[in-house]
Amino acid sequence: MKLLDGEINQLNTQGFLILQERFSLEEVKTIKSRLPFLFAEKHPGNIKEKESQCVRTSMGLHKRDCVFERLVSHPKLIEPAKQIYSEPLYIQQVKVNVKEAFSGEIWQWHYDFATHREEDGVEKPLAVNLHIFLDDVTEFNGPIYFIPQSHKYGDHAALLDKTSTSYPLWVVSNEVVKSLVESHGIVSATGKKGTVLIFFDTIVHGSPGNMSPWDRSIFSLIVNPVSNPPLKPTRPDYKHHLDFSPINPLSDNCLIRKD
Ligand SMILES: O=C(O)CCC(=O)C(=O)O
Repeated sequence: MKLLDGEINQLNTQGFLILQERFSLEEVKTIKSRLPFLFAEKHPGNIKEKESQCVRTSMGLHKRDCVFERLVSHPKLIEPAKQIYSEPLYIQQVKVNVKEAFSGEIWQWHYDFATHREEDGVEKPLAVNLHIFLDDVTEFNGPIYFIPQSHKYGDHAALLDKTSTSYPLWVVSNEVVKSLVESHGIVSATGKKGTVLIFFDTIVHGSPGNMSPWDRSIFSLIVNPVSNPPLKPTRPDYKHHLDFSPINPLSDNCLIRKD
């Protein structure tokens, strides 16, 4: 799947791009069918919500499951990433973020590069986050909020928040968010299951809790140029993988082929 020139322009201008229903219902079903087994595993990559103890995020999935092993090389994700950077890319992080109906908790306002810089020693904000919606994501079930164009400001001061949720995160202050939102507003990324969402490392984003009766799960693959590795990795492998082999896209039917 190649991005059109207009889509690349939109990504560069806004910092994020939503591509409605690019994965089929059969592909989404195949991906989702693996989750109950993965979530039931006793694995350090399964991180539970602070309150409900439901899985909040499940990481390192391409090393734990054969469907995710193929998904990280899917051309619908990797071809757009290769259009953005015409250099070899490695797999930095692979996860499913869950927001269970009624209990899924927030992700505070942040930009991903703050964590990549502070915890992994990555030098440049070149990582690209590639998402697939595994459920319909609506205004009600905890969509990701973006501040359009906030990626253009580069680095904002960030602080490590270890208490708001079970997942330590480098967050930006309310003052920074207020001033960015006054200029650029907020957009919530919604779409049917199978929708692809692409966003840059410095865009400021977050998401509210899910008080609706509908689950919300999103697959996330972060890729980074091989020339931009972590120089001081401190996090476990499932949070930032250290295999810098270049990703090569598989065939279009790699998820649903029978083998
Ligand atoms: O899943 C969410 O709601 C937030 C995810 C997020 O902020 C991220 O992937 O960086």
